[in-house]
Amino acid sequence: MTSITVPHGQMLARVLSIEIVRVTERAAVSAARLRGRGDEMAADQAAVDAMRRELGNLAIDGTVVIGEGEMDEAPMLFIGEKVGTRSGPKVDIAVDPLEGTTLCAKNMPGAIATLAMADHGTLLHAPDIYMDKIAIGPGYPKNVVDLDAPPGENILNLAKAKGVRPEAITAMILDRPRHADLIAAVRKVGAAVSLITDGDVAGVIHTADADKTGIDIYLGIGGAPEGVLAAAALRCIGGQMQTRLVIDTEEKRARAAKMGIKDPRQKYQIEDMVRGNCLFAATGVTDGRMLRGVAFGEGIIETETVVMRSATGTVRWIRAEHRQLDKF
Ligand code: VTB
Repeated sequence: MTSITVPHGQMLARVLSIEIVRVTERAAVSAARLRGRGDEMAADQAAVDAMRRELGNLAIDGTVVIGEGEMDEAPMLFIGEKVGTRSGPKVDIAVDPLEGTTLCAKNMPGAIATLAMADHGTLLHAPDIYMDKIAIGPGYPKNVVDLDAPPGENILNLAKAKGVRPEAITAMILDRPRHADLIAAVRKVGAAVSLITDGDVAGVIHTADADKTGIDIYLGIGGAPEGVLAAAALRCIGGQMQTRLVIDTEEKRARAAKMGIKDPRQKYQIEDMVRGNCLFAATGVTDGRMLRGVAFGEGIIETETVVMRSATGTVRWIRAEHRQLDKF
């Protein structure tokens, strides 16, 4: 059989988009085995181990830029860790092997295993601190909403651009005490609020398909690593997102500076967080609005994954039936 060679330039874009599905699938299956056990750390560790093992098989020269933590605090998939066989293209990797550890530990909807990959040097190196976020789906005029505008004004502008009354707008927000004023402001102008306990990567992605998900806008403060992952997804499927790191102490300022952040007040657009082409994949761990969770059957494990490619905007939904179970 003649070997199938893929031109180097297409390697990242095409072959890897299928290869990374295996990585998130493995992490999701390992985490799913620990669904509902009340042990967040064990579920996270299982996902990290599986993801790291599978990443090791990829023909990439990868560097983790968004990972489990800074080198001294995370033994695996730490920021700066080299992954892959080192024989392929140089890439940046952002991972959240188990986004929504609490959701998994409590077997609640919406836990996912997720990863983004981009050309080396193109992903924002965000420290593991908070990030203020606003995101909407595709099809709106640029800057119709703005991170620095009052929330009520954003809702009214979005409603106008959509051609609906504010009552027809739904905002998704993390259910946290810090969002009390934000939630009140959104409701004050008549919009509905859909609260989530965790999982803002999926929260942001929901805005890209408002007709199906019912979510028009994502608002509020969540993790910065999750912000970069969500930005990678929106870079593939369209939409707008603006973010800013929440740097409220000298210690955080120093950490950010160490990671190359020159202006701690910078307002990021998607293109600032993901500066080139990227791939994004997520596999469901527990059932969610976006993805079904892992299903364990007799001699079969089923997974559902979404994988996206920014170069073409192709989104693939991959329902996999795994029969060789010892690989997990
Ligand atoms: C969000 C959410 C995550 O952290 O980023 C959130 O998407 C922010 O942190 O699933 P707090 O929990 O401190 O508000 C998670 O809930 C967990 O990483």
